Amino acid sequence: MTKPHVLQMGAYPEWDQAPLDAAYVMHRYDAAIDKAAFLANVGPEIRAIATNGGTGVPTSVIKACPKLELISIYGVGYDAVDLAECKARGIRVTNTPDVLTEDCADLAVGMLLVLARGMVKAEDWARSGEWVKAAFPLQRRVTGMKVGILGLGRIGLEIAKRLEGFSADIAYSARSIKDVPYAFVPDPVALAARSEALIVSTLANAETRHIVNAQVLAALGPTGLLINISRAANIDEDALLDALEARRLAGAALDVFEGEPRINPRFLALPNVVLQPHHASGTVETRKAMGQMMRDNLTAHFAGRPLLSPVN
Ligand code: 8YV
Repeated sequence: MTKPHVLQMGAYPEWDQAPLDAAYVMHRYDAAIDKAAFLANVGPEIRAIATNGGTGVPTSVIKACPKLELISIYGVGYDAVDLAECKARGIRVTNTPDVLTEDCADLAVGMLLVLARGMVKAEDWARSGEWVKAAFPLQRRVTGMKVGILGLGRIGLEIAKRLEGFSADIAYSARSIKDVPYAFVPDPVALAARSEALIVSTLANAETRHIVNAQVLAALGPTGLLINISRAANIDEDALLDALEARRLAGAALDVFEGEPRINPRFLALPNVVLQPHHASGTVETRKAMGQMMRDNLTAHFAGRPLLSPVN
């Protein structure tokens, strides 16, 4: 039986690449110099696309693959895949939920701690010799903090569970009230107003674009802390930079950025930010589980079996 042709949008670790190469004819989109010519050549043979949450698949690439049956995402976010185009053509889409929930929640809480306690600046203070001259300035306590969680899905719920261990006063916004022991505050401005720290963990779509805007940032206020492990699109990044530069916000810890992996240089000049390279799921254990699920969805599809984690 001939191997199915699969378009690969970016690099995978060897522990995923080897079994992919064994099972399919893989075509590397990211490595193509002339992408239009590459797609004209291989697009007609492509039956599936393997991508990740941050990269997704440009709609033009979907359109260049007339035989496309499945898009298998290595990641939980599917906002970078045109679901309307896929629905119109009967193309299935899968992602890798659950296996990365704990890592994302761990990093969100870690980023809150690093930001609130000034640990990046404290590291520099210790290394630079500043400590010889003076004690490091006092920082912010996390235990007992009033924390707002914007989006109480799988990851948001795990963040809340971890914050219970810090005796945090937790409130959340979501599309509907949930059976949880936290205050339901659906309006993002009201949630920010009652919070010392706001953690953004909502999915990204047209409704959530810039859900954290200048009004939310003003409500969070000059002692407020913002943590984002969702998508950059959920934040009005210009408004955030203005607030940080004007000290109308105490600090931000960000794992995602407009235009990543290139970061707006305005962030690099700020002392009151923690910057992470889109790494919330970035552990060996979790990435191995994500890769396995991404490949298992491909295997199930070509074997005619039910998909493990369908998005549509
Ligand atoms: C990426 C993510 O998939 O899960 C998601 O949606 O954004 C990340 O886990 C990861 O960076 C793999 O490339």
